[in-house]
Amino acid sequence: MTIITRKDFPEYFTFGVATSSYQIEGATSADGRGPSIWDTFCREPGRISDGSSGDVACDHYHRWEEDLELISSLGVQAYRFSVAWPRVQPTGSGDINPLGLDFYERLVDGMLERGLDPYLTLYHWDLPQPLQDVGGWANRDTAYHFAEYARAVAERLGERVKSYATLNEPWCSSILSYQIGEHAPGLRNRKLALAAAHHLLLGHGEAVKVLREVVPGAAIGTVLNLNAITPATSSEQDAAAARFEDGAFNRWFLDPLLRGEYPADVWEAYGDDVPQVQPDDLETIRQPIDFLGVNYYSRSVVSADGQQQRPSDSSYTDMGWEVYPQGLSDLLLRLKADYTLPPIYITENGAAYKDTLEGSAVHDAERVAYLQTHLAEVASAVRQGVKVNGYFAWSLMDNFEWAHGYSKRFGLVYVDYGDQQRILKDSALWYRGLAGAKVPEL
Ligand code: NCW
Repeated sequence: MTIITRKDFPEYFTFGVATSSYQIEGATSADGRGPSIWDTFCREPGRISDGSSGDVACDHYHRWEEDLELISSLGVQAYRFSVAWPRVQPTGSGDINPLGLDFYERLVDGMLERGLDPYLTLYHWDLPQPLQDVGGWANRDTAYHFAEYARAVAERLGERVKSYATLNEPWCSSILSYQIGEHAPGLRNRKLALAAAHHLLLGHGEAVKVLREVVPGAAIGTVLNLNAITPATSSEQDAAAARFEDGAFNRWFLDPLLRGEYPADVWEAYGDDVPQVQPDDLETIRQPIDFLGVNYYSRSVVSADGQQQRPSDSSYTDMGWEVYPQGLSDLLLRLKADYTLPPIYITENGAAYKDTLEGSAVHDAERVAYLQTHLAEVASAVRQGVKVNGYFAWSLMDNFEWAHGYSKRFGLVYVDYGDQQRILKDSALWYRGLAGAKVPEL
């Protein structure tokens, strides 16, 4: 394994850690927060594998100062977090709840006091339930409500926030949520899913316009989950299947955002399920952005029979995701070849493993190897000319892993859910050694 150090990355490179609101905050009815689709979903029997919810999670809403101290202690320069829309606007439209904004203002000021750059995500999946009651993202109005919510956040937090991302992983909040049914609202309807995806993209574009007006000095962008996708064999049929999967998973979002068009091959295959696109929509969606956030975890090996292949010589994380670091540099180089790109941030990368607490230590050697090998690929892509400005480890700490509840641990920091103790895993100590190192003199 190549050993990487701080000097394998450019001086301007930012290292950070990432979380999201519903996964860590808890306090779901504090200070006027309204219900989100995840509150509802978690109460439906069978949706969450351990029957849990984000009601308490890491209790970050009350422990945010301790958590900022923890982040500081890792020596990182930045913290990526998300704002819960139902705290700021409990019904998703209309009245703003100042107490919700107060929380994020305290948090942002707390970061600045500690020398941490705030990287804010406006939507990491916790849609206000009243919007779902009228169709959620399948309803075009949600895109416009989202832009108004973005305005409220930006007007309060302003340019103290260095970076605003509109969406996290719109594939998840559309396809995984409205077609596959694994995430809230748990529907199984491709037409609705594609409408949701379109309205998420439109909401992104509308929010970018608002943010340009309200916080012109901030960096404004969005975050996609992109997979490395490879054919199972060298056959023509498998290559075509991989190309289609890339279209449905990656290009369906990349092409509208960066080229102002949906990929024609996939559009055609979707037949009557394609979304209704109004004349100016793609112009709105393709507005220039200052960065593209890439969340990378794994690859898909695709064959013409539609079965996901699991190469037997690979290793897998506790999510069942193949560990395939090379996919990250392949993906970055492919993005550079195929698109006119803004600067990239790796806004998430990390792994769930079955951690065990031994005394006050967690020896998570597999996670250290995962991070190390993926970071080596980032460094390699940078050397090959891809402009990557930073890397955020997912996640700061163990948290509510959506449909898996608390059964999957992604943290650099172990959370004992019994007493809410935070314990640095070996991976946190390793990351501190890299991210907290002084930038070498060049
Ligand atoms: S589930 C998911 N994740 C994890 C989550 O904790 C985080 O909030 C997300 O941003 C870790 O990072 C992201 N991503 C979904 C990836 C696609 C899974 C494909 C499933 C196919 C059925």
